[in-house]
Amino acid sequence: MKDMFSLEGKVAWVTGAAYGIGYAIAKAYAQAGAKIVFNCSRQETLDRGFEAYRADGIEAFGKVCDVTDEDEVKSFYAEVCEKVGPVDILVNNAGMIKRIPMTEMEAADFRRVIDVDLTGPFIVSKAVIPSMIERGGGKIINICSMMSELGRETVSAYAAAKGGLKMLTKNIASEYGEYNIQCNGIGPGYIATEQTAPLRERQSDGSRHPFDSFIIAKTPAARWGDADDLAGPAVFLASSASDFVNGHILYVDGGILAYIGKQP
Ligand code: NAP
Ligand code: GCO
Repeated sequence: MKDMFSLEGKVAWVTGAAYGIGYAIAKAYAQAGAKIVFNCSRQETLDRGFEAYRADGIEAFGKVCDVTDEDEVKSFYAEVCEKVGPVDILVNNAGMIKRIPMTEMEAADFRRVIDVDLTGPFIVSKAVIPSMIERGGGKIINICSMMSELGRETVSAYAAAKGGLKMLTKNIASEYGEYNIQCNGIGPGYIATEQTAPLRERQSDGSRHPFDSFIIAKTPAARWGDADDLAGPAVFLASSASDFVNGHILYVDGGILAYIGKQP
């Protein structure tokens, strides 16, 4: 049973894995035996990532590479193939959010979110799929969201992108399943990372942010998720334990999507 979840000898590329969810997934993969590859769009984030990997005793290969730039992604992947080896596991984790009411949002901001959160996973997946086919298979895991299913105020671009990413996941599974490629999504609930820090900021009187209380009431587990809550599901979807799971979105949300919400 242990072998079924082992990633020994595998190469795993987790985009944007310097901290937060990406880092927690990459750390779990390293603990399961995989070699880690990561990228970020800025040098300071990359340096921060290397520091974290060093502190945890993990050897990782990383470079600055913007997932929206197809040429950069192609040359990064060529270097990965040469220096580490072709990728067996790809996690499309890099993402961004802009919280702006839709009628006040510039089209350029909308486009940028779609570019990073949806076109990025397309570009990176497109870069690795041919080598996966050549090697007889691979695993692609797209980091989706509650917003792959639900809407809310201010996140129109993010919801459109993450809804699109859910369908890109199903399409990759449909188009490349016959090559032994499994493409699945993880839909994290509300996870305490820097991306969600503004939603958890304490009020000036020390009380909880109203959104923070709202999320706790909306989550049957009655807490925010921790990035490490994603580790087990991510290892499952990267390992041979999930070889016949394809085109699925695994929501790791403490029960949010099952729940109508607490009665006021
Ligand atoms: P985050 O704070 O959103 O970190 C995102 C990472 O992506 C950073 O390392 C960032 O580094 C990198 N990144 C952003 N744009 C990039 C680009 N164009 N090219 C390459 N790298 C880029 O962290 P997070 O909260 O851990 O989120 C990770 C993923 O999970 C995202 O896709 C997010 O949407 C999703 N998610 C988060 C939650 C949550 O509650 N936190 C819930 C559901 C889904 P640079 O700034 O250097 O580029
Ligand atoms: C927001 C949040 C969310 C989460 C996450 C939920 O403003 O509503 O940032 O979108 O980050 O994606 O799954």
